[in-house]
Amino acid sequence: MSDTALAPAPTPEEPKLTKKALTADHPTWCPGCGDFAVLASYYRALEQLNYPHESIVTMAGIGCSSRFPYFVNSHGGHFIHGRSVPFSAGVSLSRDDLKVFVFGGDGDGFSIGGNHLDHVARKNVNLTYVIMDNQVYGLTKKQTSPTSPQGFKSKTDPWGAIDQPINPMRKLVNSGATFVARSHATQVKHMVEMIKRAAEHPGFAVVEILSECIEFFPGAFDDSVPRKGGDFVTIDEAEHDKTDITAAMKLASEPWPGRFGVYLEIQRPTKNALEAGLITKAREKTKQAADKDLLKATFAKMR
Ligand SMILES: Cc1ncc(C[n+]2csc(CCOP(=O)(O)OP(=O)(O)O)c2C)c(N)n1
Ligand code: SF4
Repeated sequence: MSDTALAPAPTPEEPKLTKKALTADHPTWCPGCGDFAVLASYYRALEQLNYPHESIVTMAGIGCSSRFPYFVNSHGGHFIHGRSVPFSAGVSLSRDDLKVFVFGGDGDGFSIGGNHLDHVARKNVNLTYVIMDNQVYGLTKKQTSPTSPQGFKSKTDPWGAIDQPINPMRKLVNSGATFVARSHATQVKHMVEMIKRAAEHPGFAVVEILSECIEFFPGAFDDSVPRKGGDFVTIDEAEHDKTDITAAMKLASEPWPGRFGVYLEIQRPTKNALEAGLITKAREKTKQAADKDLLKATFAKMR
Protein backbone atom coordinates (compact mmCIF):
# COMPACT_ATOMS: atom_id res chain seq x y z
CA MET A 1 0.00 0.00 0.00
CA SER A 2 1.44 3.41 -0.89
CA ASP A 3 1.87 6.33 1.56
CA THR A 4 -0.85 8.18 -0.31
CA ALA A 5 -3.34 5.41 0.40
CA LEU A 6 -2.55 5.60 4.18
CA ALA A 7 -2.99 9.36 4.45
CA PRO A 8 -6.20 10.40 6.27
CA ALA A 9 -8.92 11.93 4.17
CA PRO A 10 -8.61 15.74 4.17
CA THR A 11 -11.07 17.31 6.64
CA PRO A 12 -12.77 20.60 5.77
CA GLU A 13 -11.14 23.38 7.78
CA GLU A 14 -13.22 24.71 10.72
CA PRO A 15 -14.57 28.12 9.72
CA LYS A 16 -12.95 30.87 11.80
CA LEU A 17 -15.38 32.68 14.08
CA THR A 18 -15.34 36.38 13.23
CA LYS A 19 -16.70 39.54 14.85
CA LYS A 20 -18.85 39.98 11.73
CA ALA A 21 -20.50 36.61 12.34
CA LEU A 22 -20.98 37.40 16.03
CA THR A 23 -22.48 40.86 15.59
CA ALA A 24 -26.25 41.28 15.72
CA ASP A 25 -27.99 44.63 16.37
CA HIS A 26 -26.01 47.84 16.77
CA PRO A 27 -25.60 48.59 20.52
CA THR A 28 -27.97 51.23 21.86
CA TRP A 29 -26.07 52.34 24.98
CA CYS A 30 -25.36 56.03 25.71
CA PRO A 31 -22.25 57.24 23.85
CA GLY A 32 -19.28 56.74 26.19
CA CYS A 33 -20.88 53.93 28.26
CA GLY A 34 -18.27 51.44 29.48
CA ASP A 35 -20.42 48.52 28.30
CA PHE A 36 -19.34 49.08 24.65
CA ALA A 37 -15.78 48.04 25.51
CA VAL A 38 -17.00 44.97 27.42
CA LEU A 39 -19.01 43.89 24.37
CA ALA A 40 -16.00 44.47 22.08
CA SER A 41 -13.89 42.35 24.45
CA TYR A 42 -16.47 39.57 24.43
CA TYR A 43 -16.43 39.49 20.61
CA ARG A 44 -12.64 39.39 20.63
CA ALA A 45 -12.49 36.67 23.28
CA LEU A 46 -14.95 34.54 21.27
CA GLU A 47 -12.97 35.09 18.06
CA GLN A 48 -9.82 33.90 19.80
CA LEU A 49 -11.48 30.98 21.57
CA ASN A 50 -13.03 30.01 18.22
CA TYR A 51 -15.75 27.84 19.76
CA PRO A 52 -18.22 26.38 17.27
CA HIS A 53 -20.63 29.24 16.65
CA GLU A 54 -23.67 27.09 17.35
CA SER A 55 -22.34 26.16 20.82
CA ILE A 56 -22.33 29.75 22.17
CA VAL A 57 -25.09 30.91 24.54
CA THR A 58 -25.30 34.58 25.61
CA MET A 59 -27.73 35.03 28.50
CA ALA A 60 -28.53 38.13 30.54
CA GLY A 61 -30.80 39.51 33.23
CA ILE A 62 -32.38 42.96 33.08
CA GLY A 63 -30.54 46.29 32.93
CA CYS A 64 -28.44 48.29 30.47
CA SER A 65 -25.61 45.76 30.81
CA SER A 66 -28.10 42.96 30.26
CA ARG A 67 -28.76 44.07 26.68
CA PHE A 68 -25.95 41.82 25.45
CA PRO A 69 -28.18 39.13 23.88
CA TYR A 70 -29.55 41.72 21.43
CA PHE A 71 -26.08 42.57 20.19
CA VAL A 72 -24.58 39.09 19.94
CA ASN A 73 -25.48 36.65 17.21
CA SER A 74 -25.66 33.45 19.29
CA HIS A 75 -28.23 31.45 21.23
CA GLY A 76 -29.42 33.34 24.29
CA GLY A 77 -31.97 35.66 25.78
CA HIS A 78 -33.05 37.77 28.71
CA PHE A 79 -34.43 36.25 31.84
CA ILE A 80 -36.27 37.94 34.70
CA HIS A 81 -34.30 40.48 36.72
CA GLY A 82 -31.77 38.71 38.95
CA ARG A 83 -32.68 35.21 37.75
CA SER A 84 -30.46 34.84 34.69
CA VAL A 85 -27.86 32.85 36.62
CA PRO A 86 -30.12 29.99 37.81
CA PHE A 87 -31.79 29.91 34.38
CA SER A 88 -28.37 29.64 32.72
CA ALA A 89 -27.40 26.94 35.20
CA GLY A 90 -30.30 24.91 33.81
CA VAL A 91 -29.05 25.47 30.26
CA SER A 92 -25.54 24.40 31.23
CA LEU A 93 -26.67 21.30 33.16
CA SER A 94 -28.98 20.08 30.43
CA ARG A 95 -26.51 20.78 27.60
CA ASP A 96 -22.98 20.41 28.94
CA ASP A 97 -21.62 20.76 25.39
CA LEU A 98 -22.69 24.43 25.20
CA LYS A 99 -20.53 27.41 26.16
CA VAL A 100 -22.76 29.39 28.48
CA PHE A 101 -22.02 33.08 29.15
CA VAL A 102 -24.16 35.30 31.39
CA PHE A 103 -24.01 39.11 31.51
CA GLY A 104 -25.57 41.52 33.98
CA GLY A 105 -25.13 44.51 36.22
CA ASP A 106 -24.36 45.02 39.90
CA GLY A 107 -28.07 45.44 40.65
CA ASP A 108 -28.96 42.27 38.77
CA GLY A 109 -26.11 40.24 40.29
CA PHE A 110 -25.64 41.56 43.81
CA SER A 111 -29.04 42.96 44.75
CA ILE A 112 -32.11 41.14 43.43
CA GLY A 113 -29.98 38.21 42.19
CA GLY A 114 -27.47 38.07 45.06
CA ASN A 115 -28.83 34.91 46.58
CA HIS A 116 -29.14 33.12 43.24
CA LEU A 117 -25.52 33.91 42.48
CA ASP A 118 -24.36 32.31 45.77
CA HIS A 119 -26.18 29.04 45.16
CA VAL A 120 -25.11 28.55 41.54
CA ALA A 121 -21.55 29.47 42.54
CA ARG A 122 -21.34 26.99 45.44
CA LYS A 123 -22.68 24.24 43.16
CA ASN A 124 -19.87 25.04 40.71
CA VAL A 125 -22.10 24.92 37.65
CA ASN A 126 -20.03 25.23 34.49
CA LEU A 127 -20.65 28.73 33.12
CA THR A 128 -19.03 32.15 32.78
CA TYR A 129 -20.67 35.10 34.51
CA VAL A 130 -19.61 38.66 33.70
CA ILE A 131 -20.87 41.32 36.12
CA MET A 132 -20.61 44.84 34.75
CA ASP A 133 -20.42 46.97 37.87
CA ASN A 134 -21.23 50.67 37.36
CA GLN A 135 -22.21 51.24 41.02
CA VAL A 136 -25.67 52.49 40.03
CA TYR A 137 -28.93 51.28 38.50
CA GLY A 138 -28.51 52.62 34.98
CA LEU A 139 -31.55 51.36 33.09
CA THR A 140 -34.01 52.74 35.63
CA LYS A 141 -32.16 56.09 35.68
CA LYS A 142 -30.07 56.39 38.81
CA GLN A 143 -31.06 54.56 41.95
CA THR A 144 -28.54 53.48 44.61
CA SER A 145 -27.14 50.01 43.92
CA PRO A 146 -25.56 47.60 46.42
CA THR A 147 -22.10 48.75 45.27
CA SER A 148 -22.80 52.52 45.31
CA PRO A 149 -20.42 54.25 47.74
CA GLN A 150 -21.72 55.96 50.87
CA GLY A 151 -22.62 59.57 50.11
CA PHE A 152 -23.70 58.77 46.50
CA LYS A 153 -26.68 60.93 45.62
CA SER A 154 -29.39 59.20 43.63
CA LYS A 155 -33.17 59.17 43.20
CA THR A 156 -33.45 56.73 46.11
CA ASP A 157 -30.89 58.59 48.26
CA PRO A 158 -31.29 62.30 47.44
CA TRP A 159 -29.25 63.22 50.55
CA GLY A 160 -26.53 60.68 49.75
CA ALA A 161 -26.41 56.91 50.40
CA ILE A 162 -26.06 56.04 54.08
CA ASP A 163 -25.73 52.25 53.79
CA GLN A 164 -22.44 50.43 53.64
CA PRO A 165 -21.94 48.98 50.12
CA ILE A 166 -21.00 45.36 49.59
CA ASN A 167 -17.46 44.46 48.63
CA PRO A 168 -18.04 42.54 45.37
CA MET A 169 -14.72 40.71 45.35
CA ARG A 170 -15.11 39.52 48.94
CA LYS A 171 -18.61 38.32 48.14
CA LEU A 172 -17.45 36.50 45.02
CA VAL A 173 -14.40 34.90 46.64
CA ASN A 174 -16.62 33.69 49.48
CA SER A 175 -19.41 32.47 47.17
CA GLY A 176 -17.90 29.11 46.26
CA ALA A 177 -17.03 30.20 42.69
CA THR A 178 -13.91 28.40 41.52
CA PHE A 179 -12.63 31.22 39.27
CA VAL A 180 -12.90 34.85 40.37
CA ALA A 181 -11.36 37.75 38.47
CA ARG A 182 -11.67 41.53 38.24
CA SER A 183 -11.14 43.81 35.28
CA HIS A 184 -11.83 47.33 34.02
CA ALA A 185 -13.73 48.48 30.93
CA THR A 186 -10.90 50.83 29.93
CA GLN A 187 -8.49 47.86 29.66
CA VAL A 188 -9.57 45.84 26.63
CA LYS A 189 -6.53 43.53 26.49
CA HIS A 190 -6.97 42.70 30.17
CA MET A 191 -10.72 42.09 29.79
CA VAL A 192 -10.17 39.77 26.81
CA GLU A 193 -7.66 37.74 28.83
CA MET A 194 -9.95 37.51 31.87
CA ILE A 195 -13.01 36.50 29.80
CA LYS A 196 -11.01 33.87 27.92
CA ARG A 197 -9.56 32.38 31.10
CA ALA A 198 -12.98 32.36 32.75
CA ALA A 199 -14.50 30.64 29.69
CA GLU A 200 -11.81 27.96 29.68
CA HIS A 201 -12.15 27.32 33.42
CA PRO A 202 -14.16 24.19 34.27
CA GLY A 203 -16.82 25.36 36.72
CA PHE A 204 -18.42 28.58 37.89
CA ALA A 205 -16.22 31.42 36.67
CA VAL A 206 -17.07 35.04 37.44
CA VAL A 207 -15.45 38.24 36.23
CA GLU A 208 -16.38 41.57 37.76
CA ILE A 209 -15.71 44.43 35.34
CA LEU A 210 -15.81 48.05 36.47
CA SER A 211 -17.80 49.66 33.64
CA GLU A 212 -18.58 53.36 33.92
CA CYS A 213 -22.14 54.67 33.57
CA ILE A 214 -21.29 57.94 31.87
CA GLU A 215 -24.85 59.17 32.30
CA PHE A 216 -25.54 58.57 36.00
CA PHE A 217 -22.16 58.02 37.68
CA PRO A 218 -19.44 59.58 35.53
CA GLY A 219 -15.89 59.34 36.83
CA ALA A 220 -16.72 56.51 39.26
CA PHE A 221 -13.62 54.53 38.30
CA ASP A 222 -11.13 57.30 37.46
CA ASP A 223 -8.94 56.16 40.39
CA SER A 224 -7.93 53.15 38.29
CA VAL A 225 -7.65 54.90 34.91
CA PRO A 226 -4.04 55.96 34.22
CA ARG A 227 -4.99 58.61 31.63
CA LYS A 228 -7.13 60.25 34.31
CA GLY A 229 -4.35 60.19 36.90
CA GLY A 230 -5.30 56.84 38.48
CA ASP A 231 -3.43 53.54 38.78
CA PHE A 232 -4.38 50.26 37.14
CA VAL A 233 -2.60 47.81 39.41
CA THR A 234 -2.65 44.16 38.39
CA ILE A 235 -2.14 41.08 40.55
CA ASP A 236 1.30 39.51 40.34
CA GLU A 237 0.38 35.87 39.72
CA ALA A 238 3.92 34.72 40.53
CA GLU A 239 3.39 36.10 44.05
CA HIS A 240 -0.32 35.50 44.67
CA ASP A 241 -1.45 31.91 45.38
CA LYS A 242 -4.70 31.70 43.40
CA THR A 243 -5.69 28.49 45.18
CA ASP A 244 -5.63 30.16 48.61
CA ILE A 245 -9.02 31.60 49.61
CA THR A 246 -7.49 33.48 52.56
CA ALA A 247 -4.95 35.15 50.25
CA ALA A 248 -7.75 36.03 47.81
CA MET A 249 -9.82 37.51 50.68
CA LYS A 250 -6.83 39.57 51.73
CA LEU A 251 -6.50 40.95 48.19
CA ALA A 252 -10.24 41.63 48.07
CA SER A 253 -9.97 43.61 51.33
CA GLU A 254 -7.38 46.06 49.98
CA PRO A 255 -8.54 49.68 49.92
CA TRP A 256 -10.25 51.12 46.84
CA PRO A 257 -9.52 50.91 43.93
CA GLY A 258 -7.82 47.57 44.69
CA ARG A 259 -6.17 45.25 42.21
CA PHE A 260 -7.17 43.67 38.90
CA GLY A 261 -6.61 40.14 37.67
CA VAL A 262 -7.29 36.62 38.89
CA TYR A 263 -8.07 36.43 42.61
CA LEU A 264 -9.04 32.77 42.77
CA GLU A 265 -8.57 29.75 40.49
CA ILE A 266 -9.26 26.38 42.05
CA GLN A 267 -10.22 22.97 40.73
CA ARG A 268 -13.30 21.27 42.19
CA PRO A 269 -15.70 18.83 40.50
CA THR A 270 -18.42 20.70 38.62
CA LYS A 271 -22.09 20.02 39.27
CA ASN A 272 -22.26 19.10 35.57
CA ALA A 273 -19.78 16.25 36.10
CA LEU A 274 -21.26 15.11 39.44
CA GLU A 275 -24.78 15.05 38.04
CA ALA A 276 -23.66 13.21 34.89
CA GLY A 277 -22.03 10.56 37.15
CA LEU A 278 -25.23 10.20 39.15
CA ILE A 279 -27.28 9.78 35.97
CA THR A 280 -24.90 7.13 34.59
CA LYS A 281 -25.11 5.14 37.86
CA ALA A 282 -28.90 5.40 37.95
CA ARG A 283 -29.10 4.28 34.30
CA GLU A 284 -26.96 1.23 35.09
CA LYS A 285 -29.07 0.38 38.13
CA THR A 286 -32.27 0.59 36.12
CA LYS A 287 -30.72 -1.34 33.20
CA GLN A 288 -30.98 1.64 30.83
CA ALA A 289 -34.79 1.65 31.10
CA ALA A 290 -36.61 4.24 29.03
CA ASP A 291 -37.64 7.45 30.86
CA LYS A 292 -41.34 6.78 30.34
CA ASP A 293 -41.03 3.28 31.85
CA LEU A 294 -39.25 4.69 34.90
CA LEU A 295 -42.01 7.29 35.28
CA LYS A 296 -44.69 4.60 34.96
CA ALA A 297 -42.97 2.51 37.65
CA THR A 298 -42.75 5.53 39.96
CA PHE A 299 -46.45 6.35 39.48
CA ALA A 300 -47.33 2.70 40.11
CA LYS A 301 -45.52 2.86 43.47
CA MET A 302 -47.54 5.96 44.42
CA ARG A 303 -50.91 4.22 44.01
C1 LIG B 1 -38.53 42.25 39.56
C2 LIG B 1 -38.05 43.55 39.01
N1 LIG B 1 -37.76 44.55 39.85
C3 LIG B 1 -37.30 45.73 39.39
C4 LIG B 1 -37.15 45.92 38.05
C5 LIG B 1 -36.69 47.27 37.54
N2 LIG B 1 -35.29 47.25 37.13
C6 LIG B 1 -34.94 47.00 35.85
S1 LIG B 1 -33.29 47.06 35.62
C7 LIG B 1 -33.04 47.43 37.24
C8 LIG B 1 -31.67 47.67 37.82
C9 LIG B 1 -30.59 47.67 36.80
O1 LIG B 1 -29.37 47.90 37.42
P1 LIG B 1 -28.10 47.02 37.14
O2 LIG B 1 -28.39 45.59 37.30
O3 LIG B 1 -27.00 47.55 37.99
O4 LIG B 1 -27.83 47.24 35.59
P2 LIG B 1 -27.44 48.54 34.75
O5 LIG B 1 -28.71 49.03 34.14
O6 LIG B 1 -26.84 49.54 35.67
O7 LIG B 1 -26.47 48.03 33.76
C10 LIG B 1 -34.24 47.51 37.95
C11 LIG B 1 -34.35 47.83 39.39
C12 LIG B 1 -37.45 44.85 37.19
N3 LIG B 1 -37.29 44.94 35.86
N4 LIG B 1 -37.88 43.69 37.68
S1 SF4 C 1 -27.59 54.77 31.43
FE1 SF4 C 1 -25.47 54.38 32.03
S2 SF4 C 1 -25.24 52.14 31.98
FE2 SF4 C 1 -27.08 52.69 30.81
S3 SF4 C 1 -26.40 52.87 28.69
FE3 SF4 C 1 -26.33 54.91 29.59
S4 SF4 C 1 -24.24 55.12 30.32
FE4 SF4 C 1 -24.57 52.94 30.00
